[in-house]
This record gives sequence, structure tokens and C-alpha cells, in this order.
Amino acid sequence: MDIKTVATTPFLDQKPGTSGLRKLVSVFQKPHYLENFIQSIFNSIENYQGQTMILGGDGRYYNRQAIQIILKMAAANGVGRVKVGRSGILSTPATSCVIRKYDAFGGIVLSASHNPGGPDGDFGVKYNIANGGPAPEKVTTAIYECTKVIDQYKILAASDVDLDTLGETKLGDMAVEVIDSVADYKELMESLFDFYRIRELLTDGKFRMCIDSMHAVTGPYAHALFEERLGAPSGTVLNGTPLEDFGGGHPDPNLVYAHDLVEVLFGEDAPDFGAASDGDGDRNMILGRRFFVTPSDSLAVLAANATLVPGYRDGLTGIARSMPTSQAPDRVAAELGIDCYETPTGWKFFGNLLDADKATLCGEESFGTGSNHIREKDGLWAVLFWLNILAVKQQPVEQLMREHWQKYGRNYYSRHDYEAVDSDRANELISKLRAQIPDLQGKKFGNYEVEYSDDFSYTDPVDGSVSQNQGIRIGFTDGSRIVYRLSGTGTQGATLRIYLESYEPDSSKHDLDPQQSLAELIAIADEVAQVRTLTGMDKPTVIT
Ligand code: G16
Repeated sequence: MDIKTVATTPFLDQKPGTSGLRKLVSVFQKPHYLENFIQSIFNSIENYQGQTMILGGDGRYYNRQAIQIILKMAAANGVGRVKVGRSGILSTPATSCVIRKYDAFGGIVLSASHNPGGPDGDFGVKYNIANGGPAPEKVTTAIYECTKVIDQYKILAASDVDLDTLGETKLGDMAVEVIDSVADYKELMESLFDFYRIRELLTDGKFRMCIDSMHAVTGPYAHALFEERLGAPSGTVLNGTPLEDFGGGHPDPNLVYAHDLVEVLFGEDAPDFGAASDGDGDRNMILGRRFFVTPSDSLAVLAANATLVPGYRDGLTGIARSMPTSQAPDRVAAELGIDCYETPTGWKFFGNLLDADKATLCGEESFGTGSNHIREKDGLWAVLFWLNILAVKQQPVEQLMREHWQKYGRNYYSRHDYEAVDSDRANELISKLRAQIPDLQGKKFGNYEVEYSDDFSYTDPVDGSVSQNQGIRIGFTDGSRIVYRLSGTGTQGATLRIYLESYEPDSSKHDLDPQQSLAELIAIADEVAQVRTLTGMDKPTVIT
């Protein structure tokens, strides 16, 4: 084995964010940049020598080059075997599934999720641990500490591995196994859902659906599941070929960026069901005919109907949602007599709850839903879950949602994003808000009176770890909320997120446009934080 030890110096910007390290491709292409981060992962973990690791990505620009580098570094660092997705493709949920199935010590996912790709777009690296989930904060902190002092990395001098042919080769002493990207994941889905009934629904000649893979990683998975296995007509999957630049699009499944799908579902002769997924396949958006399901409502509906689905027939142990997610799932949990946990933003915070069997379903307002079947959120799993429920209930999406609101009330919800704000201004806004926290309680704004205000802090009920400063909450006496936080996934400047929520029990008032219904809260959110003045922007860049 020809192992090279290369001298390097630290980069001081390698602190992982909400979900791994995300930077512009051009940053990752700097000499030693990727290598430093990968070596820091190996330097911060133990007992992996001779063990199995999983490797794959969402197929974005620089995926293949990064995989070759990581394979050679893994070989030089003593990894025993790497299972890599064919052509370097593995969705984030499939990676989690494969880590768990083959008892790997962990996995590396190459993705910047929903961020745009291509030479001028973003790239990202995420490390997942043996439970299949994103590394928890103590691990990402250890990696970051290593990046600050790294002075060398190890890499094997060898030729590139053929990533396009299934089978096993050797790289030094390490085995490299190119695996089918879809097979293990598809098998897991078949074990959870009633494929017979879903197939009946999709082939009954009445129900029509389409799914937008946004030229990102879910294309091959969606073709295999919906068109080949479940009998949906060819053409059901839109934009199903993964492209290195996602066709120039922004692979973020929301009403703004998944416009191809939105046009179809809100157009003439719209199908009954539509869904979209993001760059790496862990997010989902659910649409009915001319009807949008918010991610928070989606989690609530899945929880309320879980026992209709074979994999969840025995019920749920609990539900978990991120703090800014609406409180709609809490109402279902109360009805079911189970706990609903409120965690900081970041899927990594669900890992302990799932491992300890305290929660079965988890979800986030950021179009993420998942369960204890793996340790990542899972876009196509959510689509199958919805289809399984619709196949049993034989109801349109809108009717299902309206009946849900009738029973539980409606949580009107919206998120306003101010993207690419100057970082200093964004930090100033948050500091000023934080300074106001002690004085807000009891204050009246129009119809609303502040009941509490805080900077969210979370104590993990399993390991007792504490995560502070996770978002500023202003709660009102009628249960409405405004939450402010800065995104941990952006790569340019800062993104301010403002989450708005109100509760309406009266079903005669469930037909409002959320922006209308939340109008007063939106104005209060601006007044309290001086958003327009401090960001210099007169409106949000994205509203979901
Ligand atoms: C990641 C995290 C999610 C989080 C989302 C948005 O998702 O895994 O838990 O909700 O980012 O985070 P932020 O508000 O900090 O930008 P993904 O799909 O980008 O990996």
C-alpha cells in the first residue's frame, strides 16, 4: 500500500451547521479543503479500523470526485470495507437504511440537500453514526475541534475506482463494494407499507398522482417504487433523471421551488395527489388536487392515522417535532395519550428519542417527516405513508385534511425567510430581540398578549445534554406563536427565518388563506424585531 501523508494547515470555517458542512463547490475544491474535513472525521472517531463504512451522495456536481478522494482516504485510514452507491448515488434515507442494515460504524453523505448544485452551487459533507442518523452535537463539535488543529492527512496513492459497475474491488487492503442504490431501501419500504393496497389505488384507473424528483437523487428510487413496483403509469415521476446541477433548479420541495408540480396540481384536470422531494431525498411536500398540506399538518395526519399502516399497526410510542414546527401534532399526541417532544431544529436531535423508543414519528416544518425505520427524515417514505392512508380511507387529500381540522382544530402556519441578509445585521437583529425577552411578558400587541418569551433551550431527555440559544419564541395567551431563528444551512450571508402560527378551533373559519389569517401576527413579528429596518429588505424572499 502506498499511503501518502500530506502536510496541511487548518481552514477556520469548517464548523458543521444544522446538517453537516455546507459550502460553495469552489470552497470544497480548494486544495486540501475536503481532505482536511474528512481526515478530521477519522481523527475524531474511534474503533472504526477494519469496520464497514457507507458512502454516497445526491449526485450533485463534485460528487464523483469527492467520492474518489474519500475512498482513498478511507483506505489509508484503515477502514475495512466501504459500501458505495452505484455511480456515487445514495439518497440520505437510503444511506441511513444501509448503515443500519449492514452494521456499519457510520457513513458519509455528500449533499447540500435542497441547496442548488452545479459548479457555482453548493456542496456538502455530512457524517452519520452507527444508528444511521446525523452525528449528534458532541461528535460534530469533536470534528470541528480537529479541523482547527489538523496538520496532515493520509491518502492512498491509487487509481480511481469504477463506480458504475456493481461488485467488489480492492483499494489497498480495503474492500470497495459498489451496491445497488435502491434495492435495500425498496425492501425496507415493502416491509412497512401495504404495497398491495397502494398498487390497487394506483392502478384502479381513477386515482392519478405525480411525483417531482426535481432532477435530484430520488429519480431512480421513485421510478423503481411507483412506476415499476406499484404500477403507476410511466410519466408519473417528473424530472426523474438526477443531474449534477439539478437542471439549474433549486431542489427544495416547497410551493415556490417545486413550481412544475404546483402548476400541475393547481391546474386544469389536476391529478388527485402530488409530491416532491429534495436534492438528497429526505424532504417531502404533499399536495392534493388544488390543495397544499403543510409539513406540520402532514405529521399530524400521519400520526392520527398511523394504525392504518402495517408498519405502525401497533400504534406510536410518542411523537417528536422541532420547536418551530406547528403544534398540530401535539393535539394528536394528546388525543392518543402519548408524549410529544419538542426539539431544536436539526434531525440529529431526534436520534436519541428514536433509539430510546420514546418517539415513533418525527417531523419538522422544513418539509421533513420520518420514523423509527431509519434515523433520517425520509421523503418517499412520507409519500408512501400518505398513499397507504388514502388507499385505506378512499378519500381525497382535501377531505381528509378538513376532517382532521374539524376534529383537532386548524393550526394556521407560515414561515417567512429573509435570505442572504448581511450576517452582522442578522446577528444584531437577534441580539436586540434577545435583549427584549425579559420585558415582553404581559405586553399587548393589538389582539394579542404575550404569555411567555424565551430563547429556546433543550435538555435531551435521554442523555441530559443541553442545547441553548435555539430560537427566540414569543408565545401569546391564545396559543399563537412567533419564532425567530437564523438558519444553520445557508452558505451566503445569513437567512432569518420567522415562523408564525395561530390556532383556530372553529371549523367555519378553516378556509382562510394562512397569510390573511396570520396578517396581524406578521405585522407584530416585524414590529417587535424591526425586521424591515434591520435587514434592509421590505419583504421576505421566500414564504412557505
Ligand atoms: C436540515 C436539517 C433539518 C432542518 C433543516 C433546516 O435539513 O436536517 O433538521 O430543519 O436543515 O435547517 P435551518 O433552518 O437551520 O436551515 P436538510 O434537508 O437541509 O438536510
